[in-house]
Amino acid sequence: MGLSAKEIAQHSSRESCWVIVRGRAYDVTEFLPEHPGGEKIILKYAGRDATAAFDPVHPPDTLDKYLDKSKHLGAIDKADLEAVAEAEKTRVRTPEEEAEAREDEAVAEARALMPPVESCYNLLDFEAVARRVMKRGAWAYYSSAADDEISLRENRAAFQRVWFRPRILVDVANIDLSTRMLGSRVSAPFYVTATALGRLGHPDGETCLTKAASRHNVVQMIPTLASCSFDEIMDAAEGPGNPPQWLQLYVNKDREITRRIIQHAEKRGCRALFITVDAPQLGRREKDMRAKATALGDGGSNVQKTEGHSTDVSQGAARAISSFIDPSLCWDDLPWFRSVTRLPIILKGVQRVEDVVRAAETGLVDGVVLSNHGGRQLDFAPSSLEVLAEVMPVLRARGLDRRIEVYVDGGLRRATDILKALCLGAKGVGIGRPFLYAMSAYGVEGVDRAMSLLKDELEMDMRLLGARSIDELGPELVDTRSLGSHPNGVPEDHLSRLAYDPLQTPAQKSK
Ligand code: 173
Repeated sequence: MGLSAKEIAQHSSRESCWVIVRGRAYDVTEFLPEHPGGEKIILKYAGRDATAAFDPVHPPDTLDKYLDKSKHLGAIDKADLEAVAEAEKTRVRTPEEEAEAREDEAVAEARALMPPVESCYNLLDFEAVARRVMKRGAWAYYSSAADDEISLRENRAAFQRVWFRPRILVDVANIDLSTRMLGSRVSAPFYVTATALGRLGHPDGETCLTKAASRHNVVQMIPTLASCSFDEIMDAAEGPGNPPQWLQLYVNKDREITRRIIQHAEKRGCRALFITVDAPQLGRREKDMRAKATALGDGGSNVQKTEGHSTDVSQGAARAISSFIDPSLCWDDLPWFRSVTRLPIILKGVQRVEDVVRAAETGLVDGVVLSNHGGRQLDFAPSSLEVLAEVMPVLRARGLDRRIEVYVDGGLRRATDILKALCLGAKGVGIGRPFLYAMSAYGVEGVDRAMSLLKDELEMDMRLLGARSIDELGPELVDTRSLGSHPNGVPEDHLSRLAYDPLQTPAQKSK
């Protein structure tokens, strides 16, 4: 005999809070104050089924990992589970739930009118479709960026300040897109970079990215904060390609947890460790915060206590779940990482020449990713392209370019963007949001098509540029004279344009 729904329904308060997740009951009363996302969201589901809210933001092994076994109350009686579902249908819904149901309907309607995947001709097309068909909160989380989103826009603008110097009359009958990254042969010079919370966009989450990447023999970087578990993602790889997978790491304050994550990934065959170094605290993404505050219906005033820190759950999906990240991480920690793994170590989120040089000179790291985290961390952090153009000559002059591999991410949407970065010395480029949008709208097939489109563009552009293989790309093929001078100004400051009154000149006296 399993537990009855009636029994569970009796535990619907802060004093005794039970919830159902995937047909099993859990006593989360004592866990309430520890929940990184705050207690309010759990209390909303106290005494009932929380699966629909739980699934998109938690890997399936979360409860096993973080909730003491004594709080696992067991399976619900099968007939009762059906009764729970039935009761859910007839329960009087709160205004918030009504709004959610209306949104679900609107999403279903938009999806019914969604153009077929074949009508997407480039990566930005997926973005336009995703914006129309994603749930508002999910779109806000994926698309948001820091403060005034100047770095977000600069990431695109920087590519527009670099022009090609194409070579003609080269025999370009055969083009080879393949290259090596961190010792592995891959089919193309781009990889799927790590992004959190894949199930916000698609029920299958990050495994959609894994499947498409393995079809294309493209590398996937697996995020610490995926909504699928690490093993689910590793296991989703299919097909003959067997491309490398890398691990992106947010360093936990508890280094034992961090060590376990790294060593498990190494054992499972991950081939590199990317340590995120640009996020000691998550940036202010106001679009995400506004969407979350509205969804909670509390206008953003709900402050929770978490491990002695206050976590304002209205602060958006990302901030709510990032309290475990160690802000004390520093250069002195690098030897420890080197001691716990044999994997190549890459620092992800390096933003200035001096730090690239320092990383190379430690002799402890194998690479860097120049990145401003998709414009989501420090606003006015420079575009990776601008840092790349500045750093490569310095590395070459000091003979350090052979010690580390340099990667970039942020704002790449076209093969021409990829080629500009490779000409300037990048070994490869990370692409994040565009694949998330392709996944959110069309699942695996969307990501598959996005990758095919990029490869087609790459082949054509290399031909037109006069480069037959990746190693024929070099600085002589680009004109970067405008890159550092921002002649097109900084990208527009939207908020101030809306908030500031237009300037006035002195008015004439009225008659
Ligand atoms: O950019 C992000 O949103 C991100 O990296 C993150 C970090 C912690 C929790 C969730 C997302």
